[in-house]
Amino acid sequence: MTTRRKFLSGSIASSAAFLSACEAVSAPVTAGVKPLVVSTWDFGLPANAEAWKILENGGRALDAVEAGVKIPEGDPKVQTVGYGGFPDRDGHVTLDACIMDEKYNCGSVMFLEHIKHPISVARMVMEKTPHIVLVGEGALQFALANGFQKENLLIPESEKAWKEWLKKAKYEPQVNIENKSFRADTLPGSKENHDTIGMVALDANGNLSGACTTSGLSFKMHGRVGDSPIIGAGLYVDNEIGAATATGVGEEVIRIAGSFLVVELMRQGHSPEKACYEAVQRIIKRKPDRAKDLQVGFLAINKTGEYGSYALQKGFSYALTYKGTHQMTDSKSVY
Ligand code: SD4
Repeated sequence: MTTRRKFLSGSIASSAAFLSACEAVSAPVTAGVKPLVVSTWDFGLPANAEAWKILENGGRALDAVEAGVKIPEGDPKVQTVGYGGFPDRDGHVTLDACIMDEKYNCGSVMFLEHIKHPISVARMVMEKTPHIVLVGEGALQFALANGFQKENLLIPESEKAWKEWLKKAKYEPQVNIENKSFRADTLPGSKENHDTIGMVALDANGNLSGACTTSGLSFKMHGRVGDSPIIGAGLYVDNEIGAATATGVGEEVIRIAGSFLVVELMRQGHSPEKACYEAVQRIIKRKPDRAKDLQVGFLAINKTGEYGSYALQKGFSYALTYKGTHQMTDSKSVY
């Protein structure tokens, strides 16, 4: 692949679009498997392991994705999701999450503070209210009224990083250069300041569900919400077709209704990988120059258990788990 890439980029195909088209066309067709769970970034591995406990026992995909993403949510070393997440530019840890099941039921919380597991609040919004989205203070009140505990989510390491950031106070989402998540034990030195866990699963009964949860882009404006808790942007599930999730600069994902787009492209007959590739191309088409400097990755599975991903930049990886397989996989990318 390296040789082919070099050859192409040095000859007729210096255009990234052409190179990517070649890669997309040559994508392997994966054999469908069931049950199956995939999730974004390397913290997806322990998350998938938790989800798998449910899936391998014939459990529901919805229960699996909720249990799975709670692992990074509760891990203070993961500074981009849940407890320990980086704060906004005013020092507040504000969380976004959504969940969707096989019957178009969905729930979401946005701009939620002080609750360690926003995904479980999102599920409760889905199951116990006539609404889909609760935000901010209202979401917090709802969580507290339903037994969630108010906690301080700003750990000393993240507070320190925020104070360091304040010295220049320059908001600058970074492309993921290295294939690792931004963990407290890598500080200082890592430049990465985004990562979200998006997880989609197919259970033994053939039902799909998904969950997506994040502390959002680090040092964002107070009140900013990205794609992750928006149904159709950070996550979408259509039980007839497939499920998709997104990570990266949320504004770019929202613009194209990214996860919904990926599912609709699968409906038109594309494989999960090709659907993700086409969605990435939609972002490039809008502003080719800007797209070179930011990261967006899509990850999808379809109803038959095929999976695939595509990202703007290299460095995006996902965790893949099905019977006999539990591994990280590097995503293909355009740049
Ligand atoms: C957001 N999409 O808030 C999230 C952040 C993210 O990898 O996924 N970063 O825009």
